[in-house]
Amino acid sequence: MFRTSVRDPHNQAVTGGRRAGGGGQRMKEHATAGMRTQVGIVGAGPAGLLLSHLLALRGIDSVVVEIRSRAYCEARQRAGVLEDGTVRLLREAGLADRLDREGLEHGGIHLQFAGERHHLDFRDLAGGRTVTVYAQTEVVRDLIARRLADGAALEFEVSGTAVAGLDTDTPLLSYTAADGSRREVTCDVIAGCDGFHGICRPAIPDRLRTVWERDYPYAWLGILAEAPPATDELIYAHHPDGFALHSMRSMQVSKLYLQVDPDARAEDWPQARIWEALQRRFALPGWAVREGPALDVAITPMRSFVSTPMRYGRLFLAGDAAHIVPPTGAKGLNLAIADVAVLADALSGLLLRGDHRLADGYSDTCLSRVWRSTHFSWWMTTMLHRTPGADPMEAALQLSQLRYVTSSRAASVTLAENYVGYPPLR
Ligand code: RFL
Ligand code: PHB
Repeated sequence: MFRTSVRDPHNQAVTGGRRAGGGGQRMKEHATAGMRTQVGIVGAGPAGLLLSHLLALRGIDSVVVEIRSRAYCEARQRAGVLEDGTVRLLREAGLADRLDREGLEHGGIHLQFAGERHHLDFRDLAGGRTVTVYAQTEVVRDLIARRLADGAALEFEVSGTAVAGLDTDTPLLSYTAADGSRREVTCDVIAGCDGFHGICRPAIPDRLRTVWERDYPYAWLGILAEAPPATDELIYAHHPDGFALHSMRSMQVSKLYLQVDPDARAEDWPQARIWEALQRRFALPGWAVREGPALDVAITPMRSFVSTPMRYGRLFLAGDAAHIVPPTGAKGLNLAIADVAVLADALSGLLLRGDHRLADGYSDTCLSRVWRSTHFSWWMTTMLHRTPGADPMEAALQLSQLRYVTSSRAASVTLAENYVGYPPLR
């Protein structure tokens, strides 16, 4: 029998969420409709959608609620690199048909600094393991299509999401559906997969939470461009003007990033300025970035954030709801997927066999990977970015570290095994 270890005498409903398009706001709220499910999932990002699929494979039913529209979720531009363990997990879960056809397998990356470009060969350095370039937006599209084809309870454009009774055996998920009706779902467990700005993490009493947070003094400007990539594998470039990254989405579409000021606005960066900065930061004799029309330009802040524990009573947090990493290590999406792989097993034990051991270990199991990725992402970020206001010694130390990483096998192995995923996902 499952027992909660934490009690909150003031266990109050936590409300949040925005009215998201649709007609919800204008419609009169109907009478509350009561429903039952095993797992109530808040958020239809990669974590919530994959969890609902992994649970369905184990015969566990769930309801997923999402404040945004399906079109919005499918268009949101975010991460692009899948670790080898993530690819294997998606394959084993029957979700990799398109990924296997369209994903670009990469056996390494290039590191550029001081006018030199160095290749790190992951196949050699990380025991044959590789990464795959396949955009998060495609992973989300595949997951939504599969969940809907399988008849999942997946509701978009909800508002007023609330969770309550987290320290009881029957927590409650409530929300207003897109048609304006208020719903209450009695659950065995609630999974908070609602990202950094969601309502689930704040539902854990402050006195029980510890938060580690670091904001970096720079942001990333990302440009998705209709231009064939000028490189076979990703280039991470350290430059006196700031960091730059050349990634891709296909053989026709490039994704490039520039370090910009934390308060930069997209209006400050017309396309001509973006391309000029990219050409300068990636400059090598006889080589140039291929330019093309922008399909999307967005600025992302850089933050490291960890909130512990990842479980409170019958609420389990997964993905960005519990932790954020700066994107330099390409870890955010992979961590979210690793969390729900652990959570699906933990909930199978709990709900199918009454075995609470994996659920009790959920937070610690996830946090050991979370901290490894948090460190790796911080290390890549601080090695590669220009720190505004830093003394000249800082840049000299960064260059020394970059030379070491590209000349010592031990140091290259460290980067490679973290980049492809450490520890390897079971
Ligand atoms: P997500 O993808 O944020 O999904 C959470 C979902 O929850 C919904 N939601 C709610 N639904 C119902 N009720 C509420 N009250 C709700 N509140 C929120 C949201 O609408 C959303 O659909 O979290 P998840 O599933 O944990 O996945 C994590 C990844 O998305 C994230 O780690 C990465 O995308 C991080 N990240 C990047 N990672 C990389 O590895 N490389 C990148 O280049 C990269 N770029 C990015 C990023 C994250 C960004 N964010 C969060 C602003 C760029 C951006 C802009
Ligand atoms: C991307 O393709 O969007 C991408 C790749 C590597 C990163 C971050 C983002 O480290």
